[in-house]
Formats: sequence, C-alpha cells, structure tokens
Amino acid sequence: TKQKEPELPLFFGWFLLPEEEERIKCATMDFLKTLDTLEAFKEHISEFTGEVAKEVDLEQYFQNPLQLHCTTKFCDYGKAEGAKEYAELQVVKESLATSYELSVTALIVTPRTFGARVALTETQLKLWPEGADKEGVAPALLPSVEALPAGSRAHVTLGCSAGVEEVQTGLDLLEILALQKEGKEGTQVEMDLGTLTYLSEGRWFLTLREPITADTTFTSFSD
Ligand code: 2AM
Repeated sequence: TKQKEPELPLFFGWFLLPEEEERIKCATMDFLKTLDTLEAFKEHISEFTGEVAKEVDLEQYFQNPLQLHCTTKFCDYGKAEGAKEYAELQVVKESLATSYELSVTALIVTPRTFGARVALTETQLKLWPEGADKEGVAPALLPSVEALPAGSRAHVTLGCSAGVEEVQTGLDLLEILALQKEGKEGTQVEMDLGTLTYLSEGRWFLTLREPITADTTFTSFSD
C-alpha cells in the first residue's frame, strides 16, 4: 500500500514569543517615529512619497505582519525547490519546537520594506538552507550576494508598504549589504540606538549599538 506523503508547511522559521514580539514592535516603532523627523531623512523624502516636501508617517506607511518571525525555509507546501529535502533533514526534525535566542544587529528601512537583520550563530546556521541567500536574487546582484557570508539574508520582516510582499525584505537587506561592502555609504547620523546610514534610493540602515535579543521557537507554519 502506498503511504500518504506527510504534508509540507508554507515555511519553517523562528517565531518570536508573544511578549518578545511586543517588546520588539515597541522598540522598532520608536525608531520609525524618530526617523521620519530627521532632517537627513526629510531630504530624501521624495523617494518614499514620490513628491518633494511632503511628509510621511512611517508608522502608517508600513503595514505590520501578523506574527514576527525569521524564515529559514519557504516551502510553499512543497512547491518550492528543496522543500522536502529541508523538512527531512535530521537537524530540522530535531530542532522543531525548541527554543532559540535570536540576535538583531541592525534595522533596515526602504520605500518597500522595514526589517530587522538577524545575526545567526553557528548552531542557528545549521538550520539555514544551503543557497537560501541567493534564492530569487536578480542576476545583476548575484555576484555580490555570493560574496557575502552564509545567512546574510536572515531577517525579521517588521512591515511592508502597500502592495509589497514580505519576501522583498530579504532582497532589500542583501542589496544594502552589497552596497555597504562596496563602500557606497552616504550620510551618517548618530542616533540613540546606533549609527544610521543612507545608501541611496531611499535605503536606510541602522547599525545597533547593542544587539536586541529575542526568544523564539523554531517551528513550521501553515496558513
Ligand atoms: P519574509 O521571511 O521575508 O518575511 C510566508 O510568506 C513567509 O515566507 C514570509 O515571512 C515571507 O517573507 C517568506 N517568503 C515568501 N516567499 C519567499 C521566497 N520566495 N523565498 C524566501 N522566503 C519567502
């Protein structure tokens, strides 16, 4: 008799515990509130609004995702390449429902996305699928992405602007990291949380003075 294949989830990832989620949302919202009042930001406001001298309320501009998480593998219920292989990895099976502390080291803001960069530990990298960093990356950006350390794409999506899909956050992060590596940094502003850098075309990167840690559970998610 043929055995029914176990169903694959939409994705696997580290999910922030509810109280951690609140703490991170508050801290990051405070940052957004400050960012849109900065002169340096206002100078480039047209990159967000498409018009000169118009204000933008970043808190309204970005829509909150439902549950904060850091995706490891997008499986699309088995339709994504390598989904089954990932789900069957010993390390994945062993890690389900266990706790991990994630470390957020930077925040990014672009006209499309608002996200938190996650610095993965050696242990956490074992759950990061091979080749995940470059999946769906534009050919022009591929060489720069391949030169970045594994796990560079790891992030928590904190918000997307209207009509933008969450998958964009990781792509925006990679673009920013590639520009940084090429030394393409513009204006820098010192803030309470850390150093804010402008990277052209409405891209902002805040390197946190102190990483923000968050307790999470590794699990799968299906809608
Ligand atoms: P995110 O990880 O950047 O937030 C469900 O859609 C989750 O899977 C979202 O969290 C989303 O983005 C992520 N996701 C969607 N499509 C993806 C893709 N093609 N590659 C990687 N992650 C994807």
